[in-house]
Amino acid sequence: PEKEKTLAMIKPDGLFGNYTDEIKRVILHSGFSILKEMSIQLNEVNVRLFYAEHSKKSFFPSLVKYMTSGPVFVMILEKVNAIADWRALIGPTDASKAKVTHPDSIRAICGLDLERNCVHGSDSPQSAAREISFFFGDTLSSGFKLFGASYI
Ligand code: YYY
Ligand code: MG
Repeated sequence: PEKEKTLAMIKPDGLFGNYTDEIKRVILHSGFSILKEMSIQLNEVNVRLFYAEHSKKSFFPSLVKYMTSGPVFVMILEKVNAIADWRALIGPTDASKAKVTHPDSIRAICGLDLERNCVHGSDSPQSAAREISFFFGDTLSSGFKLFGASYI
């Protein structure tokens, strides 16, 4: 079977709660390689582009505010079946529900609620390709999307 790449992100509440090292340990223990990683402070324009598919939803303004509330930590993960396996490891979107239904998931352990759910994972090969290029593409493609972001 072919190896696959996915984009993982530790969101502002994850960095704020100091979960980065613990999450990276779980990632490596679960057989993923971390190919690239970067800390970055996103601005509103960056988040609107990253989450464009949700731009018409009622939660969008709050999501943008939250995602710009502090730095995020992004990684390219690689292994066989990386996309589905990382999604399984992080658990359901709503961290408060995950605490009941998937208590061993990363969102259950590190997340707080539906919005502040600590981590992101690409949901398909198409979104993995888009999201990896968003953060780690050549400067012509990702430089535009990340314009004004602070690398830290
Ligand atoms: O892919 P995933 O992160 O599990 O969920 P999405 O449905 O793509 O939503 C993206 C992001 O938006 C989610 O991680 C939290 C936030 N959100 C929210 O605040 N309120 C909702 N009702 C749905 C999603
Ligand atoms: Mg999603």
